[in-house]
Amino acid sequence: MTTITDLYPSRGPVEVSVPRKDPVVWGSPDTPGPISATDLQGFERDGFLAIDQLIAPDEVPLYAQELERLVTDPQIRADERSIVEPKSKEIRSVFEVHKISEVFAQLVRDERVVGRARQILGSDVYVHQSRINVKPGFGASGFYWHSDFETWHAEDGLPNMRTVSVSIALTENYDTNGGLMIMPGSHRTFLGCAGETPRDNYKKSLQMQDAGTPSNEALTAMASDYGIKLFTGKAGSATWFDCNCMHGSGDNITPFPRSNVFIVFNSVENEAVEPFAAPVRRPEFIGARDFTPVK
Ligand code: 6CS
Ligand code: FE
Repeated sequence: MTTITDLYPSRGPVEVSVPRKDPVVWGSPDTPGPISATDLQGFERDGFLAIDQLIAPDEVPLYAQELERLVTDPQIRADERSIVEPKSKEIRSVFEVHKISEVFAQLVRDERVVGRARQILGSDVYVHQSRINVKPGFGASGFYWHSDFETWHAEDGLPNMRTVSVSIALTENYDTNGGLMIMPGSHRTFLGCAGETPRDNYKKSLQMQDAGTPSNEALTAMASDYGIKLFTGKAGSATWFDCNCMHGSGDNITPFPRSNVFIVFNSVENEAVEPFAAPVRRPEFIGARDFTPVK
């Protein structure tokens, strides 16, 4: 059995920061696709690319209605793919929507979506994870600062940083209703977090992450070095961001929900192996083990 080197140690006794060892944009700058060479350079530099209109305003209702259908379906609510808000018990997220919803399966295969993922990752891609985040108004809780890759490496066994997320707004993301915040440039440093991964960590971490969260000192240093950018945009806008960006989002106490669909593409050259820092794998609806490329 070939042993795979752990390039990004995490979840040990102490927090440890190492430089990124992987490219950000794996495709060559002139790879054909929807992203211009300039925008690819911007993604390399910042770790993100904001798109004002990934889907047209008249397409949004199809996805917003599908989100509504899913979150009001009692069967979905009873399914383990649904995560509820700690306080209100309203649905916070539904995972694996690319498998349980034909509407979201179509969106994944849309060239405007998968075409951009292939350009950034320089290969065929498969979906590592998808979810709808409802973030209803009147108190929905946010997501504390974290790097997705830190979790996807430690708990899902993704070896390299060859993974990209897209968050597509299905309701308007104002500067007040708990939008996505990213520290620009933070993707070039891997912060290995202190603290072992508890068994079945996902049962808690998807509501309120604990293992894999950075220390206040590290966050202070990173925010001072990189700053913090808040992403706003109309329904249909999108943010592509590298798997290792330090990011988070605040609570939403406004009456206006901040709902998005979130799709994580992983390169077929970066298939998940065993977790690098967790006792067991997470369920497949969170960390896919079906590596079939998106066609
Ligand atoms: O654990 C995960 O896979 C999820 N957790 C967060 C807070 N963001 C990435 C991902 O959806
Ligand atoms: Fe995240």
